[in-house]
Amino acid sequence: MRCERMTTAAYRFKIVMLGDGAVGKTALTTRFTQDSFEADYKRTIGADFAIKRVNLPDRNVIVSLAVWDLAGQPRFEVVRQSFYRGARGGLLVYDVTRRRTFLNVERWKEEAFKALGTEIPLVIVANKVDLVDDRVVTTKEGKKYAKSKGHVYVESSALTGENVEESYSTLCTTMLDATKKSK
Ligand code: G3D
Ligand code: MG
Repeated sequence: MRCERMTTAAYRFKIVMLGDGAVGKTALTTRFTQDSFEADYKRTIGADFAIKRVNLPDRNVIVSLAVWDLAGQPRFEVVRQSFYRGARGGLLVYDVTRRRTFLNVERWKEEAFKALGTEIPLVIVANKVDLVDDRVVTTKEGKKYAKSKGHVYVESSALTGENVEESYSTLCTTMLDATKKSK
């Protein structure tokens, strides 16, 4: 454990949590980072970020992830600009029990790409799959949408922890591949 902590991360990526209010962005981020010895929350201007190392054994690398999460709905453009600046990827989250949050996925994508002036790898995260009886957005619809836009699709529950790690590690792998392609 100690040794691993002393190993320098080969890659450092900033990622952003995107999606409507109450879809579970903070819950996912907290669950992902809370066990980490290095978890370090800092309150900035309307956004929180936490840093976590992600080990990708199949790629033989360690990635240091700075996960940025907007606190509430800041009204100021400057907050949003600094939120997006330098982001190399994002988890775009919707709530499978609220269709509106699924319909708004495309708007979040547009806002992010516009602010960044470029496209970045995104993983579409269908969250709250533990709420089986309240579910309204099906797996088929989510997968179809993600596939049509060329994004990876993951179903998660911040409550049970299902696929939380996988959402972040999948994004890491996608970002690594994007970095290699652009070289
Ligand atoms: P946000 O950061 O996207 O705005 P939050 O969303 O992480 O604050 O989550 C909003 C509410 O949804 C929270 O409930 C949280 O506990 C709940 N939630 C988040 N993820 C899941 C999930 O996977 N399953 C279930 N069942 N609930 C989830 P409260 O009651 O605290 O507002
Ligand atoms: Mg939040």
